[in-house]
Amino acid sequence: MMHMGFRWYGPGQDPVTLSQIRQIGGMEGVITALHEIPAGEPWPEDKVRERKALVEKAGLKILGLESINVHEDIKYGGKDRDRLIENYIKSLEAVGKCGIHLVCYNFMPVFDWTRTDLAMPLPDGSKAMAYDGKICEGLTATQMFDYIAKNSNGFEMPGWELNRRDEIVAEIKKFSELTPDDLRANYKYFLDAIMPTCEKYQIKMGVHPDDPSYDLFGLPRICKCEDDLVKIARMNSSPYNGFTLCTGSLGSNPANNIPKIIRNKEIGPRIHFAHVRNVKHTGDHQFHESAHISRCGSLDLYEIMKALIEMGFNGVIRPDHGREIWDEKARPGYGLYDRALGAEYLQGLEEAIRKDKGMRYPDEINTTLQEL
Ligand code: DNO
Repeated sequence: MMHMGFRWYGPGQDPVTLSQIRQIGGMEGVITALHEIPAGEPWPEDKVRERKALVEKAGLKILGLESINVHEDIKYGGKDRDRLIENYIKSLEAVGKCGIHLVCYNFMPVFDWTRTDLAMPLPDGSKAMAYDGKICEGLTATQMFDYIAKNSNGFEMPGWELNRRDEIVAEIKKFSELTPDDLRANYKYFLDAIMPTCEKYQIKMGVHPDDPSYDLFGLPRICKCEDDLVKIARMNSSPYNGFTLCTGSLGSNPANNIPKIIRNKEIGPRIHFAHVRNVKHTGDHQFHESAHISRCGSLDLYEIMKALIEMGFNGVIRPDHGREIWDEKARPGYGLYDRALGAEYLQGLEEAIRKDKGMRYPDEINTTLQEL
């Protein structure tokens, strides 16, 4: 059985509370992070323990961490990378000692996900995040910052923080000199260095795909499609080297057949974490996020869940970006309501698919966590 979780940013960082999350049917735990610790600095074990105690006091578990961010110098292969990798390993040791066995991260240079609208009104009165390549694909990074400053309604996308504008523009310039193969070599160097620690503490690493799944701002991006994922799987043979299957990110490119990616024998067994959501394609390099339900978007979530189940996925799953509904004010994509609806829908699909196949589907939750 999959283990349903909910992303929670942490105390003081998330308007959604642990007690609200606890009340969502079937919810086993949260996926959280020490967002206050900058990339490159080691996570202290006592802080991880403190977060764990807080979550457990609310009757939930920490199912995974999202993210322990990889410092840009590691991605770039800069002169400080060995020290930064040492710090990453210290973080892994700290979380391993606290009994946490799943870490999500990404290897996207400079920024995380990119959208051109954080609150696009949909016909039903909800608002969703949207992307339109026509708006940003011809822009320089500086122009993109100007666009964000005018259009983000005060919210920020990770990596596009307005107060880091000069630094980020310089980073983009630096990274655009790297080829995808250079970036892959730096990635392999990182994986080879951390995998012994992941094995020692049984920490499954799930790399998050690039979002959206195409090239942007002249940067090398190496986690966009099935071939990229296979290359990553081959970089280090440890079973702890794996993926966060993010359907919305991979699904931003209609050329990505997600059930086929899941069924790829080099990828499927390495899926350690699933972010499952829907997107609606509205044109070339143009989409908006939608309700999770298959018919609300362009992805067939039934086929995706079926492929996961047939590949034996028993890991942590979470609903992903929700729309802004019922006048909720929250972090873009991370409100309570629409994600809660998504969690219920995904569990409905799982129950139906499993029962249809005569597979075991426990009536009680919190009984199978030892499988993790
Ligand atoms: C978007 C998230 C990503 C993800 C990181 C992992 O909402 O799925 O920000 O957490 O890419 O490092």
